[in-house]
Amino acid sequence: MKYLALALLLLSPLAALSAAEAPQPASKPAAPGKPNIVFLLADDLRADCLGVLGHPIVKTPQLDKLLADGYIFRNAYVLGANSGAVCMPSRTMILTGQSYLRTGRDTPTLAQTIKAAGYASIRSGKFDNNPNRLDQPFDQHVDGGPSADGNANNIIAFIKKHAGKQPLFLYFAPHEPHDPQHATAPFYQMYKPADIPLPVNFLPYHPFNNGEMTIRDEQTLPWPRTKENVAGKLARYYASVSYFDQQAGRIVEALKQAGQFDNTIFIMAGDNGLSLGEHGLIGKQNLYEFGGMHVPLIFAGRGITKGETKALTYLYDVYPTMCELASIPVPPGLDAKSAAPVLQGRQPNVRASLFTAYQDCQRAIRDDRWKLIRYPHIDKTQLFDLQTDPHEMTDLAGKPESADKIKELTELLEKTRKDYGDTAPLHVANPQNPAWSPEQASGAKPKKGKTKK
Ligand SMILES: [Ca+2]
Repeated sequence: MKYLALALLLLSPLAALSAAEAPQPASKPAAPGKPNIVFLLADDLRADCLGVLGHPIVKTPQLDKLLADGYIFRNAYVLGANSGAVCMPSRTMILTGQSYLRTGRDTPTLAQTIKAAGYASIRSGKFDNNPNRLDQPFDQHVDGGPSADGNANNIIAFIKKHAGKQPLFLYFAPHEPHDPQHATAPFYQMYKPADIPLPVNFLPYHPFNNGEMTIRDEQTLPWPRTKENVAGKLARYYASVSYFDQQAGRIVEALKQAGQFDNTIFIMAGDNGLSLGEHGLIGKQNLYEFGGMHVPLIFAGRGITKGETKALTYLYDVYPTMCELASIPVPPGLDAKSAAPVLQGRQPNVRASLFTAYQDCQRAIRDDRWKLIRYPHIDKTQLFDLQTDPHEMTDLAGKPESADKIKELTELLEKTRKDYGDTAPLHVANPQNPAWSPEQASGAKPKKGKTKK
């Protein structure tokens, strides 16, 4: 009932929300009326894994063309996860604009907000948000099956039915490139494992117990990790990204055919990152840069000027950002912040530092240079200089000269995590031994039930 009341409030003219009217950049004149919004959300797409982002191997010609004049957020992150299924809190945060660590705030959802603004909306693909009620305000939410073509078909049918009558909100969320991949055969032939190099920060084993060493994702390759098994996994992954690209291209073509392409804002993102051999890890249950929380985020289309930034953003900032870009009132009380001022060159940053979390066993804070990761259950801290060491290969935490920086960042982490509703401690009474081995863990089942997503 509370939910319904909020929806009605939002639909009423009394909903005088803090409308942040975004000035349009001078370089492109604004088209009349509300823009369509297309949200292309890949599943487990790594932060660098598109041609337009400079990736040396993966082939994504459709998205490269679509996003060539787009605006790239290089430092976009999922805030964190309370489950091995990182997708779930991530997708929930996109729809709510609230920290997953927060309880008790009941602000309008993304779907409610765009509905109130007059949009016809569809979401097709992986829902995976909790609670499921978040699905309801979409005019249509359908699962097109695991493969991307079924989901693209749903979106294309919706375009044909509604284009030109109402502004469109199209949320394309297939299961690609999450394993097991569903690409068709020609995509797998595009990538040969022998041609794929190992990541520079590859290790056969993760050097200590990060609290999640044998979860389902980490068991998708045996230990020790090798060049052969990692390259094979990367080849399948790249094939799946190329398949996603082809299907996204079909949606773009349908918008062109409907005469709607020039009146559309495109947002390309991934719901979470993924390690693929970095640090000996194969999953997304970690806080490294080439790990679980760092995601791609690109805006393109109507009113967007080409550019890129290293401003620290959260993936869930897409909610207020797309609202501001489309002149839709942003509901007050969100944790998420609009990144439109950065995108439009009016502000260099939206936040000075950025907090990430995984379960109760990992916490991190970074600024534009330094990053501290804390593992409370083993009483371990890592410190990295991201300017000189973007792959996090040299842990500076043991050096005497790092003491002041560690103190400063630990205090910032302590304060910031509370701002997002985090109650898990940074220190525990009886820390575990940080050593681990797959042999010790052999026979260990994935620990936490549903860990696939
Ligand atoms: Ca995912």
